Amino acid sequence: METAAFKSQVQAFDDWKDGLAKNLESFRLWLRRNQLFQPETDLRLYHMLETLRSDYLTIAFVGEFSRGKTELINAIFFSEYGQRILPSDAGRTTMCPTELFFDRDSKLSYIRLLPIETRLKDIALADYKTMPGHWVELPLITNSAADMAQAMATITQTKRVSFTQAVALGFDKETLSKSKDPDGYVAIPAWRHALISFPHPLLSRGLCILDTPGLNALGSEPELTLSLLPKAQAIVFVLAADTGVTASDMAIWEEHIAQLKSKPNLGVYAVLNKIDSLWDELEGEKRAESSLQRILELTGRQLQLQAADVLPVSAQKGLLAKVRQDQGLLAKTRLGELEKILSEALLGNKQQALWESVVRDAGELLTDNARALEKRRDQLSLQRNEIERARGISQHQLAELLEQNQSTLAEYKKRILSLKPSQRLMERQTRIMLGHINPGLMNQKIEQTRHELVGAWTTIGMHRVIHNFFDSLEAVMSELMREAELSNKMAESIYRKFQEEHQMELLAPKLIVSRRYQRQLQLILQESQQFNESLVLTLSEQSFMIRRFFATTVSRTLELLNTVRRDLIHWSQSVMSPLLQQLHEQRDLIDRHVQDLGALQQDGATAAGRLRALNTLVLELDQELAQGRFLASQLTPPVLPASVSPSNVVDLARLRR
Ligand SMILES: Nc1nc2c(ncn2[C@@H]2O[C@H](COP(=O)(O)OP(=O)(O)OP(=O)(O)O)[C@@H](O)[C@H]2O)c(=O)[nH]1
Ligand SMILES: [Mg+2]
Repeated sequence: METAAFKSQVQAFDDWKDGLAKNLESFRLWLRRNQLFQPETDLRLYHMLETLRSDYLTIAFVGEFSRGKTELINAIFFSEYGQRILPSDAGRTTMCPTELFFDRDSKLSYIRLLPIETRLKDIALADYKTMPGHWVELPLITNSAADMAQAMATITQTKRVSFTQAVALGFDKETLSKSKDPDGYVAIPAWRHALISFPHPLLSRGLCILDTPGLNALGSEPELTLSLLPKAQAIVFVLAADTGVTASDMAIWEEHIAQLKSKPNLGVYAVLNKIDSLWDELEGEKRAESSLQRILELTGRQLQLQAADVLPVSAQKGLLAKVRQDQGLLAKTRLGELEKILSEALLGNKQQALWESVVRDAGELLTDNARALEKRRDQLSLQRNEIERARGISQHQLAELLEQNQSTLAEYKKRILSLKPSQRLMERQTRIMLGHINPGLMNQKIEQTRHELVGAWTTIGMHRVIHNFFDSLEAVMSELMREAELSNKMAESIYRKFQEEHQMELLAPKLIVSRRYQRQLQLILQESQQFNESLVLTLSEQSFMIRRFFATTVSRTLELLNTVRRDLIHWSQSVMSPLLQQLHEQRDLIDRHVQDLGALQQDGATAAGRLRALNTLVLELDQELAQGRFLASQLTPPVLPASVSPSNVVDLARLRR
């Protein structure tokens, strides 16, 4: 029995993406065919295609120890193997965050494990992912379920280290003390993070599943909270029906998930697992159902979630029912309903996100270029009419017409030249903006902060150092915002002035949306701040955690600044291009027209041939414009049904043409 809901949704999504990629490719060809090709536009389209190709649909499972996260993953995704693929039988706890996906670049099946000792370095997980040498790689043989399960078991390996070593690695002193053996040794997870790639039908179509360990591991892995979870499209917070929301469930919820509830394009769900523990043969189904309803309502209230976002399930019985193909039992476990809701949320959120990051942009690009083409068509038909009329006029009149056009041509050439100083001005302004976020300056700030952190004697001192660092980042960002505003004003005034001086209708220049960057930085800092403050409550080994948390924040900030840098360079290369493109195009058209009129003056007979050619050209352009309109019509936003909040479901059928 298979995971029908996920299968159909993930497939539909992959098809949607394929269709979109094909559209973007056609758009690229369309641009080339119509001589609208521009290196920066092409680069933008290339980035969009890359985003589509390399993007994952991510669903994360989070919660306290032993709530059944791993069992739920086995039941939803891997039941066709007929056995547990990830270790989730009694006594097998997940030891480190585990990502299951298919690595389209390497196309190989593997398990990559990051040794726990890497925690001693201030390097963020995101950065380790780009350094294969630090990982231990095991091949994964996928044709036998038993072999696979055995290989997966390596993720749960532990190692014996001294108590002091364990503390140095960031494990909680109190928890460790409980398990210390007489020699002062303790068992800790051998791995910090696991990446598992294999060509499972859902994974190879772009699904990524994130399994996480219980509380203590969450607390000591800032990366998980600050970077992995926010990147998901659906987060499943797993609870057990027999215990409800306990104090430690609540602690995890508040520290790691509650703040993500309002994040756009991310669905947060609570799952009440183990409902089979409420099935009581003696009490009857009615009683079980009403006590389940009570727990569901209570859970919703405690977590401040809508009733529809709290879902009951029995993962264990669900897995069993699927393996035994027992439809009756499967219906009772309510696994199907959960799968439907999760898969729809996952997809809806991803489509919405891709729409915002890729499709809308492509649509704008297409519209702008179609307008340029329209202008070309209009200009050509004007010229055609002029030649048509010129056939009947005297040599003298023709000479005058030619002269007129020659002087217009000269005027256009002058206009193009007159833009040079403005171009230089914009280049200088871009250099000023880039100067504010120059990598050398940033690294200096970071190094200085690291240095101060090591020198700080108290937790309060460390917090102050980090606070200062955040303040200086915000100051840099406001400075950048100010310069960006100025750059926008400059661009607008260049366009406006040009338009007034030459009475040309122009496309508006693209502006820098600097507020978006500021919001993103604020979000990073806010999340870090929240997390940083939560550390005071939960951990004894402050300085270690604060340094690692700092590394994570730095890595996220640098990633953001890299994007800003790339966008600014891109902006400076393209801000003047609609104007220049239009001028060049006009110049070339008039140039050709001057030649036509010249030829007509020499030999009246050429006019008929040229007129035919112009007619064909105008007709061809009409066809190209229709094709452009068709391509634009394919780049439509996802349509959200009115009944659900934007962060939840998207109507797929509307998206596939
Ligand atoms: N009765 C019952 N037991 C379940 C259910 N789901 C999981 N379990 C059991 O609960 C225990 C813990 O399950 P796991 O899937 O390992 O839980 P986990 O949340 O991944 O736990 P950690 O990895 O330790 O954080 C195992 O013994 C499972 O068999 C369920 O629906 N009903
Ligand atoms: Mg687990």
